[in-house]
Amino acid sequence: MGSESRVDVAPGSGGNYPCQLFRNNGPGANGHWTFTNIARAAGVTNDRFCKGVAVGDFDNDGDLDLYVSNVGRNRLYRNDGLVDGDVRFTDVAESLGVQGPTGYSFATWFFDYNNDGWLDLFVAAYRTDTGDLMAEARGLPHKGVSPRLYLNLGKDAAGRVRFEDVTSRVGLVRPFLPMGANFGDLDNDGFLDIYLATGEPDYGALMPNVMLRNDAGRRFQNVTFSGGLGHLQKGHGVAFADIDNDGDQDIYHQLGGFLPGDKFHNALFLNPGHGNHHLVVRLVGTKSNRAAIGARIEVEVRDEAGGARVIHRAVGAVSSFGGSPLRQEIGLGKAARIERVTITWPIDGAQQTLKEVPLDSTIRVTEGQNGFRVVPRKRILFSAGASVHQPVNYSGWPRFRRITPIAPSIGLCVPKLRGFRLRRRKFSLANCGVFPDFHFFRQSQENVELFV
Ligand SMILES: [Ca+2]
Ligand SMILES: [Ca+2]
Ligand SMILES: [Ca+2]
Ligand SMILES: [Ca+2]
Repeated sequence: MGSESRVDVAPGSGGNYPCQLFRNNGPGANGHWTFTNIARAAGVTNDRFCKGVAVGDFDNDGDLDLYVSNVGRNRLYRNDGLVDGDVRFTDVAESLGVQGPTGYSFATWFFDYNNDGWLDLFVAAYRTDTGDLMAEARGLPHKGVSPRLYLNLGKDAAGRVRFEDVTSRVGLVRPFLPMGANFGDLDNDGFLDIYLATGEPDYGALMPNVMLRNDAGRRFQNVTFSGGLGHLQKGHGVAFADIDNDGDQDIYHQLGGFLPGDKFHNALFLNPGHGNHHLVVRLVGTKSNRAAIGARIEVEVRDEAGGARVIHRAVGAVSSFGGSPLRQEIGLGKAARIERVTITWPIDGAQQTLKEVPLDSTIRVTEGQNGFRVVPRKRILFSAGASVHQPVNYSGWPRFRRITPIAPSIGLCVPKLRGFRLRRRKFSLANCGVFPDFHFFRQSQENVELFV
């Protein structure tokens, strides 16, 4: 958020405690990495009951901004750059009309759902109960609260970014009660879809999770049941990732409730495929942070009829209640060829344009080096003879295949993959004052990473 050369950390705080923003100081003389809480000086203590934090460059000025969802009004902290060497933020949520849904907000993220190059904002609501959902399903009055989708209109003549609340226009006016939630492009059409993992602590709160297909940035269609994705258990984390390396994103879903005894196995849904093309891009920062968080990717494709379109992705823009690989798995629809791939690196806005990138490939791009490297991808089968990649036309969604994991749901459980070994790396950052610990799962070579 400051220099963009090292990754900083912005955890929220439950309860009315100050939020924290940890500046990454890098390694000291003894080789140990340290962090410093700069929230107060940066102006992002929030001082409200925080539920979610999202990071994205909503104003396209090259620095990462922060959105904080709260019990109460939400905040959009615009990054105003460095003052005396430290980053400063200003809360512009009220002036830009993006404080909703007031009351109880929950999962939130920046994503460019309409592919215009400006990051839009999704904010889930949580003031709903099972009775509201039943009443909504039956067309009866209820007190459930809808999420908000704020469309980024880009900059006006005065150079100010504007947002428009398009929740109603895109068909999202209804209560959902999500806890875990995330986005990704399940049908590889280039438009980012939404999966909402529903529930609340009460034992009786069992309702289907919800899959919403993004219809070309115009509206969201409920494809929960045609896709077989309406799992009844409570969801606390959703990852979109091409876990079996067949070119389409699958869903890993952490399931189980808050109360003791309300546990359940996690679920892995394998994507049956949708007949569209894709490109996987792995960025390696050298001057920028190595993970390339904050980088932007444009993929210009030409379809069989000769029409051109541009698909936009932002590296590091992820859900506050889910995780996804840092490698960008980008759907290209019915593209006949890729015209160009343009990378904008976060540290200095330098651009790198790639030509003759093959469809349906995985490429690695290193900052400051010309060209790209095509990386071989090893297909993973989850059980003997299992082949679930059967492209179909879109007419409702084909059913996803759920893989039952081998371990109960406590944290993240990863099923054993045939012919593959997962390396579990446990870091203790307690000395840095950030987290007690977290777990990082990484497959060998160019495969999926999961972070909890
Ligand atoms: Ca910015
Ligand atoms: Ca947009
Ligand atoms: Ca899609
Ligand atoms: Ca897949």
